[in-house]
Amino acid sequence: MCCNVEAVQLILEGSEVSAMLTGVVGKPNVGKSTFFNAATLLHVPMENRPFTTIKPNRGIAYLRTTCVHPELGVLDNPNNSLCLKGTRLIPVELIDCAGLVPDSWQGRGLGNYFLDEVRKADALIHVVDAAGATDEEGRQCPPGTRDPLDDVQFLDREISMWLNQILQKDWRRIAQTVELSHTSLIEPLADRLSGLAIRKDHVAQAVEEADLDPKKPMRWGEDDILRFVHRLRHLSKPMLIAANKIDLPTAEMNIDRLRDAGLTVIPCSAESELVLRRAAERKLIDYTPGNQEFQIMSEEITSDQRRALTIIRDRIFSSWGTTGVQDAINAAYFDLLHMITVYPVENAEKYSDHAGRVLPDVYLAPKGTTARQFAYRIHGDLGEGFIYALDARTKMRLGEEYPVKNRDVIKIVSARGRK
Ligand SMILES: Nc1nc2c(ncn2[C@@H]2O[C@H](COP(=O)(O)OP(=O)(O)O)[C@@H](O)[C@H]2O)c(=O)[nH]1
Ligand SMILES: [Mg+2]
Repeated sequence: MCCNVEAVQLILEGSEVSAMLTGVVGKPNVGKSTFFNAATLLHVPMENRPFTTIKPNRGIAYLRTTCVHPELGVLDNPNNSLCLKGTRLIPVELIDCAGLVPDSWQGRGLGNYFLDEVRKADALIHVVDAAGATDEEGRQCPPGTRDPLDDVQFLDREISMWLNQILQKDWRRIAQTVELSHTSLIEPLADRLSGLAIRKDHVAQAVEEADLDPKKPMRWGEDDILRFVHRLRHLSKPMLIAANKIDLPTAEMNIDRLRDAGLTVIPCSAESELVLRRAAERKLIDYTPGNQEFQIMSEEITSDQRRALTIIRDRIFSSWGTTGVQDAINAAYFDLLHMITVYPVENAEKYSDHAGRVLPDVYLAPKGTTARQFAYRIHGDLGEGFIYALDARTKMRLGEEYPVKNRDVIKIVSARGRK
């Protein structure tokens, strides 16, 4: 599925695209914080951090992509991102959301905190205990006894009930106004929901998918509204399942069952990823997040540490490939939010910026972004004065309507320079 032009424009106007937020959600004790801590633990020096003030439950994770520099035969000087041996890491923001308990939507437990965080998220990573070792409230239970599919349905329901509750508040007033003035529901509803990271195109598409008439909302029954809310949740808070604790033997059959239910499932072991990143941070091992292997680098490693690493090699890498944490973060941005990566340059011969830095920046943009919208994304002036773009690889001119492609290296030629 590709975003339409209007959607792209809205995203671009609304916020910095790379600041799109992903929420890590789920009931208590499934490993959300472990996942968050692992995903945000990468201590690499970076001059120009795009996010400065980060709250305790907000952190920077990195998307793992293949850098264009080897293909172009140059060495790069990354500025807004990092490049580790040809792997370009792009910062994105994660929130570790409060644990969800039944009836959170009515304010039970930390329900209000949970929903306040979900409100801001553009995509959700739902961490479930695939080993089935935690009951519905997150208390320990014998592995294999809790069905993680129930957790998936439960979270879906909680979010839908919450959205429904918000919608019901002004429903009659909005619906009456729309019918009296013979207009459409889309605009006023999108206004009402804009604080929930829900866009106009989400509302329009949900109305269409629910097969409802936006000009006759008074005729929508309760079931119609629920169907609409359900579609709206899917579109505005797309979700993947991080099926955690795959190091435990009861996880495997549940992963198949979750997949059979048609869900996007990424098998995970957050704890293993945390062990690997901590060991890498202490230079005990060489490990790039998302790799299917590590190398022991230090003689100082203890026998306990060696044993823990051997377990990860045997239980995770041999059976599952990766720990899944990096795969889940990548999937949230590339599969759920349909982002692509584009490298803007000022010098198309040298692939550099005005300061001579080679391939300094890589931007995330929603699929379908035009060259001109991309120019706006870099700087308002570049967009306003847009004349044409240049494909730095082929030196071909690209018009304003050209949809930028993943891994494009692009020079924007504009009547107005960057200030
Ligand atoms: N076996 C196993 N345990 C895990 C994994 N990830 C987290 N845990 C454990 O699950 C428990 C709850 O983890 P935590 O991250 O605090 O869960 P949260 O309440 O969802 O934030 C802790 O004891 C973790 O060590 C994993 O991948 N495998
Ligand atoms: Mg936690």
